[in-house]
Amino acid sequence: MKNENYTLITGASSGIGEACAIALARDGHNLILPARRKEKLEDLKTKLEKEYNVAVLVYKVDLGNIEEIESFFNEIKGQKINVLINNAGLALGKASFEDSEWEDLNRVIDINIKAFTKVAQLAIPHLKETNGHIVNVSSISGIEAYEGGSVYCGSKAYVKMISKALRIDLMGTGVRVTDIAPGLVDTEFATVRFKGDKTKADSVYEGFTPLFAKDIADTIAFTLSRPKNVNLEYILIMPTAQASATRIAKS
Ligand code: 8X3
Repeated sequence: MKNENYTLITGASSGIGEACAIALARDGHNLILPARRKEKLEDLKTKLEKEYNVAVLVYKVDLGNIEEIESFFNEIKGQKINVLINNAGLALGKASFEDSEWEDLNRVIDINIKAFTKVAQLAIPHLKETNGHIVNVSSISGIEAYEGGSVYCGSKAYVKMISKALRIDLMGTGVRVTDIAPGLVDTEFATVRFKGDKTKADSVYEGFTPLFAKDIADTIAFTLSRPKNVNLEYILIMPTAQASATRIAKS
């Protein structure tokens, strides 16, 4: 029988989300992709549908707007969702807490905490029907704070803790919950954090080999492919050259 289930990935227009879309389409997952940059999603849809013969549904959604998230879930309410990759997130700036712009802190809270929470809450009824799997993308910064990390680190600690709480709340439903916590991954993350300052962004990943988005996506694909009785609950995945949030062996 044709696979009727869909994997919902947030933040699939770039980075880890996009790499997950590719890796999971390769493994035969149909995809539902909501993001602000719909043109990027359209390109991905064309490529993945052709290459892997899966169905890819794309939606223009600003996750910073809770009403847009609600309308999006109304639109997809007839679909069977068996995987949620709750990945969308960002950091903005690296100033000290008191010197940070409120707009930056607020946007990080809107996406990393509020949108993350709303998406999880609206996806869970679908996942309970399909004995599905939630993969939350947190970070090394969810267990280690660093200078200039304040709200970003706090938001990732939130993802870590709510992942555990959801594991407990969902125990007995058959729904699995995984928290994937990456160290430094070479993506748009640093360019977004430093607001397009290429020199600052490039310096984050210089002098060592960081992780690549594909490394995280392959780990997520492996996690999803485990038998139903196996819940990989927390995976900290670091570049070999990075031993803590701030300790990196750079040449
Ligand atoms: C992304 C990497 O350096 O902010 O979470 O922990 S870092």
